[in-house]
Amino acid sequence: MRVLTVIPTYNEKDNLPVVVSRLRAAVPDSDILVVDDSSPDGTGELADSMAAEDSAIHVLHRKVKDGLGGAYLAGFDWGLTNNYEVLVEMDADCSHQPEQLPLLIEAIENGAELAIGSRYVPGGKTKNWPAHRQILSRGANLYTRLILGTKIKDITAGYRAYRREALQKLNLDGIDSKGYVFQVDLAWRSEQAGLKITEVPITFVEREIGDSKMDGNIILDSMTKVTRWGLTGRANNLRAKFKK
Ligand SMILES: Nc1nc2c(ncn2[C@@H]2O[C@H](COP(=O)(O)OP(=O)(O)OP(=O)(O)O)[C@@H](O)[C@H]2O)c(=O)[nH]1
Ligand SMILES: [Mg+2]
Repeated sequence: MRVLTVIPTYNEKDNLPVVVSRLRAAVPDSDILVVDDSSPDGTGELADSMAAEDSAIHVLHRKVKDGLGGAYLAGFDWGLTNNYEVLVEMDADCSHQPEQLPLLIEAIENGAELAIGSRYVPGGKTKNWPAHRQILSRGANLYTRLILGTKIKDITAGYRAYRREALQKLNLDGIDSKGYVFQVDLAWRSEQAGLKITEVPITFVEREIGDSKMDGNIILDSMTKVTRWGLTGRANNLRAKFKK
């Protein structure tokens, strides 16, 4: 299968060479697309020089920092246009260990349309994550599961593989989730579309280099959107019941 791993970057110049060389070693068959939002630290130029040395590496430059979701949508668009069969999401900070990518690809080969690298199924773990991040992540997952009624255990996870046909079913043009809530949005759409979703246990490792881009606004934006989707979903269910 033709695999493309999409890596969104914003100020990741010290991480990018590490994650890319680990990925090239772990899954030599995967091409790589770096989607950089004009990082002030020069990550985009670094990616260009890496692409010049290795034909498996490609780079998309976006003019302004416009969120993780927007970066992935641009990357998926490029990957679908270029006929890749599997599209992978991976952070640049090595939190998603490239050595575990074969587990996701195997799940796709075994019939999954979406494979999620999950911290919250048996065998899934986090490493070096401070208590406040664990609580935040667990809390966000619990809240989202209760509000949406989803079966997915790690719905905020960002280490994933999508089969191309799955992405084509999801109406990507209609997505306006630009920030981190994009992950919840896509998983929720996948579940509602009846896609076969498999959660694969992974070990998520806290970033060692560079700064997190997570902040309070991102969390608020996520909670607002999730609440709205949950309420809209429930209202639609009720309406359908009364119609019967
Ligand atoms: N292109 C692009 N990439 C982004 C943007 N925001 C975040 N990223 C990248 O998305 C990935 C995840 O961001 P992180 O800051 O690691 O977020 P996180 O993993 O939730 O937070 P930490 O646990 O603190 O690392 C990284 O590769 C970032 O460089 C953005 O606006 N544009
Ligand atoms: Mg990170």
